[in-house]
Amino acid sequence: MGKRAALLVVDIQNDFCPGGALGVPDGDAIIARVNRAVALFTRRGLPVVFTRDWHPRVTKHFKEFGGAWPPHCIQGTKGARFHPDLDVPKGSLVLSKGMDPEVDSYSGFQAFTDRGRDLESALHELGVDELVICGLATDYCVRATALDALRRGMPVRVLRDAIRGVDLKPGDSEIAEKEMRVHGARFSESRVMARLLAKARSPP
Ligand code: VGL
Ligand code: ZN
Repeated sequence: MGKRAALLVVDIQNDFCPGGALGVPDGDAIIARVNRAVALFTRRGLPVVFTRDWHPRVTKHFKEFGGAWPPHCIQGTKGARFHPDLDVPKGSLVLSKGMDPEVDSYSGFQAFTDRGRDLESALHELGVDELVICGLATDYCVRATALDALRRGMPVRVLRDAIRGVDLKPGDSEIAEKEMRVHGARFSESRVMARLLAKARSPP
């Protein structure tokens, strides 16, 4: 575990949870674990960063306009809000992605704060040397974000029990996990991550 890990919470929004426009099976089942991780990082003074899918009504990302998906996470709608059970501490960094109607993007590294800052520069500013990733969906945004971080040389740990996949094709999530692993991501149960974090940061 690095000296200064950040927790990256990916797209835990109503539309990606059961009952939402693009509900991930059991997507909401991870929220309690995610909340525990958020509390742990916050207590240790480590950054917690949230991403959200944040689409315009018309975008090439949606089936109707040539993409793969039903309309979801449309800016300002209830479906785009974070799930009500998700703890988003005041002052947390929130980055939005998918705003460009011409671009079909999934990675958190294509997300921006409301001041237009991208994830890479935000993490750099925070002095982050490792990303701990959890959230939705394993086979899309979690996968793309983890691979992008690794490509940039940033170590990645994925909370295995705090991600869930869409699995448009059965097995997609399993393949995505393998890809992340092959590119250098480590996987931990969130309970184990808590212990690693305590060890890495135990006071002198
Ligand atoms: C996502 C499908 C469509 C994701 C976003 O955040 O994983 N998946 N848009
Ligand atoms: Zn989307």
